[in-house]
Amino acid sequence: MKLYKLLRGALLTDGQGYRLLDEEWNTIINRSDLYGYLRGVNSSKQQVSESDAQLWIDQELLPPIGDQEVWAAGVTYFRSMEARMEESRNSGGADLYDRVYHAERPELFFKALAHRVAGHGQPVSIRKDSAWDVPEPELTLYINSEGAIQGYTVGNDMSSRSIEGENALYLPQAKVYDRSAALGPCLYVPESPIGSETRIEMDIVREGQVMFHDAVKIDRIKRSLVELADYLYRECSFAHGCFLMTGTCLVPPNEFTLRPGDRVDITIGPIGTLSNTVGYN
Ligand code: DO4
Ligand code: MG
Repeated sequence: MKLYKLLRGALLTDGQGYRLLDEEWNTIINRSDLYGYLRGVNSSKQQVSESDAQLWIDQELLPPIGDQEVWAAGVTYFRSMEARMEESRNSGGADLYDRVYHAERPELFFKALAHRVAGHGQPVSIRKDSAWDVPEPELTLYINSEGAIQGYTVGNDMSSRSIEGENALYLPQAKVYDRSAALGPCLYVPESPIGSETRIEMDIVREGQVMFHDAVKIDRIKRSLVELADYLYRECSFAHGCFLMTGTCLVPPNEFTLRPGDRVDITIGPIGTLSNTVGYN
């Protein structure tokens, strides 16, 4: 079985070679059968040499997003519910997280447009008015305009725990600011849906030392990926498709907060590693 990894600027690899695609990114990815299209391209387009491709990759650090919106699901893993209940205990909001974890309707929120999204190797940010900040490593779906999941990427839903913990109504400020999201390193397009055995792994590195390392399988999620996509598309249309982060399964211990200079590496087995250094805007 072949799999395809698409990079922004339209380079395709199936692990056996690279081919340049000349269409615009929105057009390339928003197809009814993206996998089938890529299979066709793979046999019809001329291969680019490995060294030319590497040069091209090194120059193109763009995230795999064009005119798509990025949305996010919340409290889809027990660990996220537990951590948020702790951080919001003093605000009286702890109960909200328990309720939404068990509710039929998932939590879905708007996260970003492309101009707020960092790619692999680009900096992500923490807010200067926040005292407690974490990365959130999330399997991210690419859903086409018809509502079908066509691909996957690695996402980082950067979050301010101090702002969200102060009052849950501050969620948009805790979640949405310049470079508060990262996507990459590619759009992964397999023939069949990503396996439930897939692992999400995160390392946070400070001055060469690993400050946090953990990994969890995506089968710990409370809801199915299709259910999340279906809810999002109930009353929203997306002309170019949409990215949906599916919630964090890893939260560093409460005493940890990110600092400028930290590096966050998030690996999701078949997709690759998304690596970003933290800074201030
Ligand atoms: O409820 C707030 C956000 C939750 C979230 O981002 C997550 O669980 O990943
Ligand atoms: Mg999140």
